[in-house]
Amino acid sequence: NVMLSWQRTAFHFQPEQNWMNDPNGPLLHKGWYHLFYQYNQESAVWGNITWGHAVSKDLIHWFHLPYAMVPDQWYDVNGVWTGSATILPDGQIIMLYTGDTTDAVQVQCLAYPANLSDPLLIDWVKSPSNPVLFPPPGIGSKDFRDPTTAWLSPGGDKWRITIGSKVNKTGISIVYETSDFIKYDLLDGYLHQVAGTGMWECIDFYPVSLTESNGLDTSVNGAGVKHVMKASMDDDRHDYYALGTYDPIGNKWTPDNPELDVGIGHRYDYGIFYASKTFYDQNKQRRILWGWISESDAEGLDLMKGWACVQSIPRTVVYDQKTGTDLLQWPVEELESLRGDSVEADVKVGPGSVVPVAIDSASQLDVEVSFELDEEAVEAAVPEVGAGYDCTTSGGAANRGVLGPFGILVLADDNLTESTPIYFYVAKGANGKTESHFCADELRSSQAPDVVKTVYGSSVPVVDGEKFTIRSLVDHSIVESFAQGGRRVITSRVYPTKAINGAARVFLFNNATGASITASLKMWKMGSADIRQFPL
Ligand code: DQQ
Repeated sequence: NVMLSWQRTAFHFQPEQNWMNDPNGPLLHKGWYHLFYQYNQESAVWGNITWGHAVSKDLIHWFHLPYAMVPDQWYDVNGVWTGSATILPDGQIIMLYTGDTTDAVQVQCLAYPANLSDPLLIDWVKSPSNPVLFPPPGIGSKDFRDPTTAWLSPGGDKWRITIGSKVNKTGISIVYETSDFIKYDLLDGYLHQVAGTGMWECIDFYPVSLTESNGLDTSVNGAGVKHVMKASMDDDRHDYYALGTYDPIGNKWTPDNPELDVGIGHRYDYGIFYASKTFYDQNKQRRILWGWISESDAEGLDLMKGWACVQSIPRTVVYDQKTGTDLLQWPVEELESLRGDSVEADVKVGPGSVVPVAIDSASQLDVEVSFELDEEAVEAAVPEVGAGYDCTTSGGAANRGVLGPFGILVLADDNLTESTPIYFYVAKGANGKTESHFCADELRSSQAPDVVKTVYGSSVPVVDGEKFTIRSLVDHSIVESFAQGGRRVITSRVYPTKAINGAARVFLFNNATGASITASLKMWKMGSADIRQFPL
């Protein structure tokens, strides 16, 4: 549909048409990054799930390849669902995925490349031993899915995987041990469980270094390492992670802070981002996170435009050494190869002001901006009383406080009839301390009917010596924003009708009543990733 064609993204991964959901089995093989994904060959809504497949040299420019796996066996005829890759020390690639059987039972299946010497890994073989795992006793036949990448058992001769499930309303992480990926032993107890969180989809479990900036291979453990556990909460459709310690002997993971446990603590992303998965990039020694970003327009519009959903820009994930309680997510450095013409602005923005930044065609952008709040104003600010600020219930960027909101307006038109504010709000509490919040406000993002408009956000630690910083990736109908170097992330889908293509603009704004801000901005127009069919 030509009317809506501008909504397609230029540098986010998308198939040419139809529906996509979870990223599956990302890996690097012979210099090519491989991305598999949940795909509907027939329509722009979920169903008939097949594994789409694409390859890239740099995680940004992708080539589409033939489907890796289609639902053609009794054990996956209702869908070749989500799975993960494990690269064995001898170079073999193990792909474990969930099959939905003829009777809609969730089973785990094994697949492997037909020809490891093919860098493109075009052909995949489903194991004749499939399915390799049925739901164990006490687990519902529809509550057993999404095997993780395997890690080595303590003896070093076996592998472990975890699979998400639930018992009543408790989300659980079931662990199996195997030496050949065909026969498995169920380990006692659970790796972890959290009451009241419901079904855990797409568990991810991996180490992060406390001292180094590189990523770690999935089997690394020991001093100087914490383990991240992530689960996608089927009940509230968000990806929650927690930092903790993995005891491989007891087969238990324990959160550092029970109040920040899986499903009740931090999210990777406070906007739309789900069913994510990491992999270890053995060439650049980094851990990379992918997430599925769905639409927030009506299903009928997706059918009209013939496609739905994108993948996030792949993000490196590291432990935040400054706070000790967070992860930092950051767009892979390769994205910067798409940066073109740049614009800079250094301005003081007074209370209640909006300042245009001189740029045309601001629908494909990489924006970096830092803000300093006038310190005297912070000192002088009268503390706010009442329940603390919360972006999601704040009413958005139009509601003024003494020390915020301030930030940028993206996908805005000249007259500001449409705009998406990405901003901070600083609240001074009764104790005189300030708390910072990072928000994205979609309320005025579009004049179209039938799109959901939300105010997203979270509180964010701003450590001594840090400015307030935002990086936003703007790509037609998506705004992916990173605060404080990736300590908090918010992804929005927005569907402007006026602030599109050549008409899209950027503004700095300060809607605080009692403080000026000093803003320092640099932004780049972004090229296209030119995603297309592989010339086979
Ligand atoms: N999507 C897959 C499931 C997974 C869910 C099916 C998460 O394997 O639990 O398409 O989005």
